[in-house]
Amino acid sequence: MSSRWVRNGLIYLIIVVIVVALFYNVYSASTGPTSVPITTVAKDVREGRVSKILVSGDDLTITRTSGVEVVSRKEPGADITDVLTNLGVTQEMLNNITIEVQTPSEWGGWLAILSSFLPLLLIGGLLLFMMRQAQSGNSQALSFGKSRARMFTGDQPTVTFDDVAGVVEAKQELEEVVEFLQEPEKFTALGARIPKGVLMLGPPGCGKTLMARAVAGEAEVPFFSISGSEFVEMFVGVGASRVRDLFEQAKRNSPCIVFVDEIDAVGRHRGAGLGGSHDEREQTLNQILVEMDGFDTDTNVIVMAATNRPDILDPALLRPGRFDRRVILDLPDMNGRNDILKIHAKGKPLAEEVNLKVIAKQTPGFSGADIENLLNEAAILAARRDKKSISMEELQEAVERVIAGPERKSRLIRDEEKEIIAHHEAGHALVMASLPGCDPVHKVSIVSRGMALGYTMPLPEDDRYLMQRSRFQDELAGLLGGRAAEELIFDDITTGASNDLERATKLARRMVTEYGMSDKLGPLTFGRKEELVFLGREIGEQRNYSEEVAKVIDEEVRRFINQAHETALRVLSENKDKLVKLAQRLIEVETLEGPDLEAMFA
Ligand code: NHX
Ligand code: ZN
Repeated sequence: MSSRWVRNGLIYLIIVVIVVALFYNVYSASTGPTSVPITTVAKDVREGRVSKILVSGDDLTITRTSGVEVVSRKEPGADITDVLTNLGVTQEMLNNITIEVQTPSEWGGWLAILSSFLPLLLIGGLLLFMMRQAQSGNSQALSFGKSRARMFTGDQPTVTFDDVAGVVEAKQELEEVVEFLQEPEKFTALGARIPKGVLMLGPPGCGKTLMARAVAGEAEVPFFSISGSEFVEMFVGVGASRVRDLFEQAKRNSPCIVFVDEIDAVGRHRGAGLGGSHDEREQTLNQILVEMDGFDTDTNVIVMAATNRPDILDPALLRPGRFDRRVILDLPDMNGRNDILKIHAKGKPLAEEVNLKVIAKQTPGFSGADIENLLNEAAILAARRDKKSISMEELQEAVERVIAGPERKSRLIRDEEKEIIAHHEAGHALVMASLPGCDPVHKVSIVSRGMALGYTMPLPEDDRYLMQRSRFQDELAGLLGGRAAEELIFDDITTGASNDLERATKLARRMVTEYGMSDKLGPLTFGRKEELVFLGREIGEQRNYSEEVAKVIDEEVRRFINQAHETALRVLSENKDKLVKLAQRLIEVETLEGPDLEAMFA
């Protein structure tokens, strides 16, 4: 009797601690600095809005240039610079920010939490003690298993396929899934096996989560979601039991959808990246597979999983009966972007003259998320200008903000430097306008924007899926046009071309190693694709060629660059008068586009 009493008392004490800890978490989350996803951090860094990143374990505290502090989390175990680099941050941008790494002192943290809890703990314990007394002490009111299961509550999404645009084929594919959920009998009557898993692949921001929610919304079934990265942070064994609870809940609420975001976090195959809690990942993954294998034919639960790294998934996930349906959500094409613009423009008053087609044309490579961001920026700009509707002007400015960062008119630039910037940009523009393989120049500006002192914006005419070598060569010449102009006019060079050179070198290397465009090396690829390496820190580049070939690769890269450099120099020296005229005009008006710009090339 008394030993049971002691045990129950202990259990209650633990419950109190957990409850208080939960409250503490919620409380600190709602009052502390706002938490943003790591992608936002990378975007801020790219746009020069970040001055400092404090790394403590996997927690990041980001200080913006405006002084505002936000917090974020990185992937456990990964190196912060690698994480940012993978998200498109270049070395230069990293050099502009301070990264401070703090080894988290675990004891300090626990002590602080404990000491702040102690009084609460005592009060809570006392209260419970009294309640128990009042209940005359024989009810088994709480059981642990149950209380954990309650963590998952499916919601009923209101989004439907009408809210998703630009992914026509994916929608068709998923319409089938909706039918499975609505009328399973129709399919089982014919002996068809209802798919258990749908894997959604595609780059970030292309609507994988939205699409999964839309399937649930369309089929009017509950939606349970969990993120793969949540498991990785847990203690060993907790991940698997959470999976069990999740599926238990899901089966009870069937038909329904279980959505596992970032499944690559648990479904990474062995050998791709080390470190982290390996066992934990494997156990969690195994549990997901066990649950899926255990579905009866009448279990109407469909598991949807999303990843942008299909290459690193464990093959066990892709076997029949598991995630055997794959839906690709790629970057939208021009029509897709137009449709996405229309969707996000709902509820935002647009001026009469706005032509979203023009914006769709100017935004190749934008994802759905980028487009949403663009319209939001435009709305904010319009509000700041006290307008009643969003006009083309704000949309255009928003496009540039999203591509190159916000304007920095206040940056004071000496006349000498202005000369250099103007000639650099005029060099890009003139080379691009003169070579047939370059996209036409849309805009040239010497107004600072984000990290750049000036920029030349090309405008692709259509979405392109293939690139000819000759186009690449012209593109390289265009990239080197700025540097070439500096040489030609000032007989000296500056640091400013760093980004151009980096991009040119990267492109030339890809031409040689990925596209087999070097005559000397022939149609071969070299090296494992960079993206395949998950945690660069641990594996490094995988070289699958000899020392001699490495040398030839370097030579061939150099040859492409040298050729392009010569082309740029030739074009510019042949048109030196135009170069000088364009630069002078840029110094006068700062920004040139449309007919004014074309007149300069004539
Ligand atoms: C600096 N910035 O860092 C100064 C402020 C040569 C007229 N000391 O090539 O602005 O020198 O055609 C994305 C985009 C670094 C990332 C541009 C990272 C530029 C840009 C260096 C123009 N336009 N260089 C260009 C420029 C610079 C930089 C970037 C980036 C300049 C050049 C930046
Ligand atoms: Zn440049």
